[in-house]
Amino acid sequence: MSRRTPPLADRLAALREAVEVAEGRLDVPEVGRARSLLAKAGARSALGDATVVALAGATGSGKSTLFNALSGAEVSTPGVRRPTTGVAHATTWGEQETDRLLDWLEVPRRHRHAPEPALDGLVLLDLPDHDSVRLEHRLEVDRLVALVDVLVWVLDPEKYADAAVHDRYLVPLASHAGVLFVVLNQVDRLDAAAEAACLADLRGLLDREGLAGTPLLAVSARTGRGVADLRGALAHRVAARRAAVDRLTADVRSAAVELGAHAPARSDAGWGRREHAALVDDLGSALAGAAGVPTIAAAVERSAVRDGAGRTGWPLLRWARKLRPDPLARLHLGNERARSSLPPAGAVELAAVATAVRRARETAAEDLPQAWRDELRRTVEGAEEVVPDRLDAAVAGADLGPTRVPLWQRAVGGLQWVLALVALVGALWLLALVVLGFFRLDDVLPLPRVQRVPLPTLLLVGGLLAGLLLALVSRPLVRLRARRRARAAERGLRAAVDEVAEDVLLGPMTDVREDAARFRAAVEAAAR
Ligand SMILES: Nc1nc2c(ncn2[C@@H]2O[C@H](COP(=O)(O)OP(=O)(O)OP(=O)(O)O)[C@@H](O)[C@H]2O)c(=O)[nH]1
Ligand SMILES: [Mg+2]
Repeated sequence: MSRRTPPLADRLAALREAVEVAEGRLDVPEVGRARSLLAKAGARSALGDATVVALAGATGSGKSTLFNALSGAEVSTPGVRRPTTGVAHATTWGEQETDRLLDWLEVPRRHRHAPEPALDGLVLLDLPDHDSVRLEHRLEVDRLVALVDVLVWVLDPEKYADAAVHDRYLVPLASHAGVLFVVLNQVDRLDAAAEAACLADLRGLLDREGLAGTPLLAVSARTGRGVADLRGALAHRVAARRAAVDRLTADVRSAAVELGAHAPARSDAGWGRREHAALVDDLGSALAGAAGVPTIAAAVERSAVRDGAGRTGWPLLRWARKLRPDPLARLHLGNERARSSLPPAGAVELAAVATAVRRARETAAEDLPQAWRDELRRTVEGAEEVVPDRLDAAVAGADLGPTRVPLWQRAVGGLQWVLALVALVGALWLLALVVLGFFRLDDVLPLPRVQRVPLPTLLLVGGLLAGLLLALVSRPLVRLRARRRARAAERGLRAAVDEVAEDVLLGPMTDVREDAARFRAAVEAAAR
C-alpha cells in the first residue's frame, strides 16, 4: 500500500473518529449518512471478498438479457411488457459460500453458475429498472446500488443520454473509479457509423461529467457481441479480489468529502495565549459586576472599618458599635453550598454579561462553518444557564484575603484599655475625694498636683483625651487597612469569577473549537 493512499481500515477509523466527534455536536444529515456507511462497511467486510456486480439501467435496456448471456442460462426472464424484472436475481460463480452475502443483500433469487475459474468469486445481480413506474423497483435499485461493489450501467441507443441516469447515478460515482462500468447495449440495432457516433457522443458526455476513467463497452446481449469483453473486464475485477475494498474506499472518500463541507477552513484549533487571556479578562470583569464583586468588596471595606474602629476606639463606646450589624456577615458568604444573600444582578450587569459572552462567542466562532457555529451557540446557551449559580457559589467560597487582626490594632486596643483604666482611676480618686470631703476627712487622701493641676483630674482628663486622640489618630490607619483588605478581597473574588468564566464559558467554547479541528483532521485523513 503506497503512503499516499492509506488502507481502508485507516480511512474507516478516521471516518469513525469524525462521526464520533460530530455526534451530538453537528446537526447535519451527512453525519447520519457516514454512520450508515460505517455500519455497511463493518457488515460487508465480514462477508468475504466475493465481487458483487450489479447490472443497472432503464427498463428495456436489456439488463436481464445481458444477465442471462453472462450467466449462460435464462435465470431472469426478459420481457416485452415493461417493466419486467421486479426483484433482483443473482448468479454466483465458484465454490465460495455466498448465502450470507446474498442474505445481507436481501436477494432471494439465486442461481449457481457452472465452474468457470476466471470468474470464480463473482456474484452477478440483475436489478429492476431504476426509472420504474413502480416505486418498489426504484427503492430496490437505490438500496442495492448503495451495497454492491461494482455497477455496470446498461444503456441503450435511445436513452443513453438520459439525464436521470447521469445526474442521479453516474455523476455521484465520478470519484469511484473502478466501481463503475458503462455498457452501451443493443448495438446490433445500429449500423457501424451510427454506433461509432453514439459511442463517441456517450464517451464525450461521460468525460465531461468527470467519468473519463470509467470504461465504456459496446455490447449486444442479443447477438453476444462484446459480451466476452465485458466478461473479461469483470474477470479482471474479480481476480483482483478488492472490488469490495475499492467500493468502500470510494464510499468513505465521498462521505468524507461531504463531511468536509462542515469542517473549519483552518486547522489551528485554539486561540493564542494573549487572545485567551483577553477573553478571560473581558468575561471576568462582566461576570464580576453581575456577581456583585463591587458590593462584596465595599462590604469587606465597611466591615474592616467597623472592626478596626471598634478595636482601636474608646473602650467604653465599643459596645455601641457592636450593636450595628457586620455588613459582610449580612451577605452570608463563606458557604459554597448555600446561596448567598447578595442582591440579584441588575439589568445593566446582566446586559454587560450578555455582551461579553457574545463577544467571546464571536471570537470563538471565527472561521468556523455554520454547523459548528450553531453548536457553539447551543453550548454557550447551555452554559449561560448555570452561570448565576456557579458565580454565586464562587463568590461565596472565594478567598477574601487575610482576616488576621493586625498587631498595631491589638496594641492600640490594649493601650486604649490602659488609658481608660487611668481615667477610671482618676475618676474614682476624685469621687473618693468628694465623698471624704463630705465627711470632712479631706486629709486622709493626699492630693498631689502636677504643675498645680490635681493629679486625679489630670488622670481622668488626660486618660480620656489621650484615648480620644488615639482613636482619632487610628481612624485613617484603620481606613487605609480596610481599603487594602477590600482590594485583596476583590482580587480573590476576581480570581474565583475568572475561574467560572474559564470553566463554564471559555472551556466549553475551546472544546467546541478543538473538536472542530479534530473533526477536520479526521475528515481529511478519511478523504486523503
Ligand atoms: N436488439 C436487441 N434487443 C435486445 C438486446 N438486449 C435486450 N433486448 C430486448 O429488449 C427487451 C427488453 O429486454 P430485457 O432484458 O427484459 O430488459 P431489462 O433491462 O431487463 O428490462 P426491465 O427488467 O424491465 O428493467 C427484450 O425484448 C429483449 O429481447 C440487444 O442487445 N439487442
Ligand atoms: Mg429485466
